[in-house]
Amino acid sequence: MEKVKETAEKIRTMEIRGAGRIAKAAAEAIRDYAAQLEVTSIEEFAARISEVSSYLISTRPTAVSLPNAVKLASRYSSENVEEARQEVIENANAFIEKADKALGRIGKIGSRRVMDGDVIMTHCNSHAALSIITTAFEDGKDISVISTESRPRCQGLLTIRHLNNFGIPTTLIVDSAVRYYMKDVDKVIVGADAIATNGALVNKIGTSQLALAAHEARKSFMVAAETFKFSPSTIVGNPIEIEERAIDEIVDPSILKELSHVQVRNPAFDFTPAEYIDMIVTDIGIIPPAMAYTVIKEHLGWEFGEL
Ligand code: RUB
Repeated sequence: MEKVKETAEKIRTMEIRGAGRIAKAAAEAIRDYAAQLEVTSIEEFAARISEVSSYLISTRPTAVSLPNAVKLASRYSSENVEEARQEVIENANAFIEKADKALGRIGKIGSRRVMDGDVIMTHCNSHAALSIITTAFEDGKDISVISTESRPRCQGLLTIRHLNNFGIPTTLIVDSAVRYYMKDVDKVIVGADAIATNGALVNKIGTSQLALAAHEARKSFMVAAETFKFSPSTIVGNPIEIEERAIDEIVDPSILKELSHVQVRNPAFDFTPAEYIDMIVTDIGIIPPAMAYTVIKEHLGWEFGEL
């Protein structure tokens, strides 16, 4: 349990962050926990796996990749502890391998839509979006990137470092400069924490204003998302919870002491409606947002009774 707690803490404190990485770390934690679990009955095995699954899922509420990964990794059918253990290890490993391959496939598929000379705007730090951008660059396309700072945690600084390592010309801007620079942009590419059945995107706070500005300027808005970023429970109308983080990420609480009429809010994600999204680049191909239901039904092993 110590290692599970360690991983959970890293996810909670955002040492491990980004929906894809969170999912992989959770799958690894479940696999390693199952591998060393000492139990005498399948009932005990089930109870302990379920406890650890809930614990990991409780670390961050928004990225659906986390419950999806936990669910896919912790599946087993055998009534025998040793066999069930092997199933969990294999399912977790299969998930991790698929997640790694998905990033490569998204890069390959999405980069075909990037044109020579494109200026791409991105937000936050998405490994899936970056896979498209770096693949296009490595294919010899002469591109440049405008990266937002992504307050308050400034994940944009991770993005500019990553792009710089590839030698991609990159401009860092504050989040509020998004509309001002949209005229210079050819396409926006962002990642996803979750995609609902209706094709709405949940991603880093501020994503929806990139989408609005892109829509207004008639620029293409592309989302990069592995199939495990789609949310099965939205099929039955469950909402996606938006994480609200501590206010000290935004302002020193001592400043607020004398300001009795002021509150500070810090939502970490927002919703972008499907009508602002031109395409979603997934590991199974490019889809319109309206196809989200099909992805959930056919590629996530979703069954109605499980919801
Ligand atoms: C990260 C974020 C990313 C998505 C997709 O938020 O919003 O755009 O998670 O990332 P946080 P990826 O930093 O709060 O986790 O494509 O790497 O899965």
